[in-house]
Amino acid sequence: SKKPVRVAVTGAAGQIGYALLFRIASGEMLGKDQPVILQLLEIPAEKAQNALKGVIMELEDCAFPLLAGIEAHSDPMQAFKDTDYALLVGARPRGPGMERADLLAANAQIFTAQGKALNAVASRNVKVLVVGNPANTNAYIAMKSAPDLPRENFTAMLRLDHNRAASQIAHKLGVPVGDIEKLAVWGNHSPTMYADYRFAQVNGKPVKDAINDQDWNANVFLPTVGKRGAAIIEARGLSSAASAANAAIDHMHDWALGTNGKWVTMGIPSNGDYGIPKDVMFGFPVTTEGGKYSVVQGLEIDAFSQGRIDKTLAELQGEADAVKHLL
Ligand code: NAX
Repeated sequence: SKKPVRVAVTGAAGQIGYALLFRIASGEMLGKDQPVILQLLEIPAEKAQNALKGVIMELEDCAFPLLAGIEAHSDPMQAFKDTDYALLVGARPRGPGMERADLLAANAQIFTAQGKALNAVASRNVKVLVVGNPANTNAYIAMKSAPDLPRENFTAMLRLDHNRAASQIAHKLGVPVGDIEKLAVWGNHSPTMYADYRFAQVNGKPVKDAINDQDWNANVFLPTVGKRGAAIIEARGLSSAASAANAAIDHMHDWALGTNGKWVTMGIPSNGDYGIPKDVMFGFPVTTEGGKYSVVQGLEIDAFSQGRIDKTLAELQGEADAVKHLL
């Protein structure tokens, strides 16, 4: 049988953590033949560490055959030791009266420290996914704080936006969501992201011919996907957790095990594709194979799409500017 791999998860006692850890331990992320050791990180506060103990008791009580070990930590230098995968879920939420700049600064502190810890102790091949918001900028900060690790190992989660978009399109067309292919989400994980179905196919036929309604695209579809997180908070009284955990599983699963030519969306440091400046942590359509992702090339960007891409890029550059002095 396979040698266990190490999976670090931060914010492990939070609501996404609770929807995520059990699925990692049951093999849904890395395969039903891949044993895992969970290295869980929470803040040192007693309440968080106690909650983490409770989650660990439940993980033990599942008797998962693939769960080869569980560790609880309050120091990233220990939690990230030799880790092969790191899911950075914990982040500083926006408190009452907190300005956007304060939020960016508080998170910059967390993700500089975690980037440095990954740089110092993680596996040299570690695959990092940042979920904690602002996810793209946090991933950018972690990457910049880890100069000895390959930059392409740092990614941000756009998969929830991708899955939300696929589901809205399937709903509109009255088809199963699995029939929708070749969808792309460009940019920031925020309401400015651009979910783009111009190349999408439903059972091999163009989605845009089946929908053919630019008013629906601009005024229904894009706002619905962009504000989906807010709609869930409004309905549930809590932010998306199970769907966010599911997207994290999808992202890591596909990165590690390949998509067989299928397009998925990942937030990745730009190589300059589609005019996005190098290193901007941007959502792109990718395919993956052998543990590596490649950006889908040669897509035509029309005027409407360029406008949306420019807007989400400007937002990301503004976030990067706001934390530049902290890096
Ligand atoms: P919770 O507040 O339930 O849990 C967060 C946990 O992280 C807490 O237990 C907290 O103690 C811990 N934490 C905070 N700072 C930490 C640090 N420096 N090291 C380790 N642990 C730390 O939030 P939850 O609902 O689980 O959401 C977690 C993050 O995901 C939030 O930032 C949220 O905004 C973000 N999201 C990102 C999404 C995406 O698509 N990229 C979608 C869902 C979600 O909103």
